[in-house]
Amino acid sequence: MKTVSLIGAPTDVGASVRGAGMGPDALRVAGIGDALRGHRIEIIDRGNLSGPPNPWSSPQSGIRHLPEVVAWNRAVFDAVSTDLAMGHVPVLMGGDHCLAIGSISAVARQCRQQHKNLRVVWLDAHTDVNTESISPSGNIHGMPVAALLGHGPADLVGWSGERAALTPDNIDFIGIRSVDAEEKQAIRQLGLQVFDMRHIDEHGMRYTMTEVLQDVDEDTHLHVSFDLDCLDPMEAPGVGTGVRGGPTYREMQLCMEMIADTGRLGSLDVVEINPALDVRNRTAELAVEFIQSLFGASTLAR
Ligand code: NNH
Ligand code: MN
Ligand code: MN
Ligand code: MN
Repeated sequence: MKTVSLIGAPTDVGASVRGAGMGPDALRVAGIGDALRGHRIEIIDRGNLSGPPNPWSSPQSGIRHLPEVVAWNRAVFDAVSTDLAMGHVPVLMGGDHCLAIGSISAVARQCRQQHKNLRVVWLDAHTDVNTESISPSGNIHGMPVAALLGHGPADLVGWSGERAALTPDNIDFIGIRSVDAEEKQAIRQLGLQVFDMRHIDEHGMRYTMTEVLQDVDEDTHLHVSFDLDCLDPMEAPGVGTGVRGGPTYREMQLCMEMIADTGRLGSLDVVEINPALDVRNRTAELAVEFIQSLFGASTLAR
């Protein structure tokens, strides 16, 4: 039996739109605990981490709320590290996507210690590979991938114990349809593998996921970083920076089921749910359905 630890990080310090801080409770109200408990999984809800309030100040040297983002990520890093060391599957309930710096750094450190191959699947409308020198907004939720690859302000880099928690071939992006002008250059320079919406349109989700998961083996730790704005906003309206033209409900279910089939899911971020913009908690409920599939629920298997 697997033990899944739910870790709440109620903050929107990395975002431009307020409200993502209510994400953890929206997921609890949507029944995340009971939904997983039904699948031979033991659930521990660690409650919410604490951290500084959102000062809501303007960017300084191209970046906004850096000390607050560092403080929240420090709490996330410690909590995720603790649960990984206990052999649990940590589920980080954000909060905005800046929190992936702490969670994935903790996962990368653990993988290095245990000689596991880390693979990150980044489900998002955005690639989040901006730095303070190219970001059009200064919002750190657009920068976590860059930080994890070793780029950006020193305070956000090196948390895993190495300058880069990830190398470009450790991470695949799915659902991408919004990339800032200079971010495109960064993607090319870094050699990142981006399965954008056109790729999914042309090849389908099934073939795309076959490509993403092809080299997953028994020594692989799969980390899924699930930004709810990956979905089409018609499906998931409760996000701060929605972009139309995302994967459909069925496509996303297939994506989750194919990841579940590998049996290698080791950790998860669920981020960017904004209950203030949602319709009757629909986006959190949708997230719970997808997470169930990710943990192995399927239509016919018991
Ligand atoms: N690319 C934009 C920025 O850096 C938007 C990022 N917003 C996200 N990322 N929700 O996933 O400001
Ligand atoms: Mn994101
Ligand atoms: Mn996004
Ligand atoms: Mn790849």
